[in-house]
Amino acid sequence: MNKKIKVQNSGIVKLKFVDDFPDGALVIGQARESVPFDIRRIYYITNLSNPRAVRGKHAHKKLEQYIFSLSGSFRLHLDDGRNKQNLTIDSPYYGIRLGPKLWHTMTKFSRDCVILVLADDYYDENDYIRDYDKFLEYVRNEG
Ligand code: T46
Repeated sequence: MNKKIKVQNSGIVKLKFVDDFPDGALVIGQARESVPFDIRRIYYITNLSNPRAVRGKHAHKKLEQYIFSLSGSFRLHLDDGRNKQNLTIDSPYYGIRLGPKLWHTMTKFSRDCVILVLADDYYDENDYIRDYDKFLEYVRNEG
């Protein structure tokens, strides 16, 4: 991942990687270290065989998350209300921060794509902003 993140409330983490070739590779993330919060929830997204699949299309008010591609690749579209950036996520060693007030959309999943997300809080639908105009209004009002 040699891209610089240009949008607000995002960033990149690189996980520790132990190359046990020819017996595989071990990738390690620890709460409050590489992942800078206590992890309260994990979820993963699989069965992404539909080439037209679109996920995300929302922002969070408070939630902190890191998103990884454990296998395969996808396109991550980030929008902080002022700046937009598209990233190809294709390495299991790098995670992208999905901080608050960051509109994010995922597309162009490879058939073998498996996405892992680490979150700092439990699921709460009230933390989602799923309407783009309301997101822009929220960003303007909350600074
Ligand atoms: C995010 C991106 C990266 C739950 O009941 N519990 C959960 O922990 C999650 C994540 C989802 N759900 C329910 C809510 C919806 O009825 O599962 C359904 C699908 O969720 P959603 O449409 O939000 O899925 P994505 O892939 O668009 O978004 C997910 C996360 O929800 C979201 O927080 O940032 O991945």
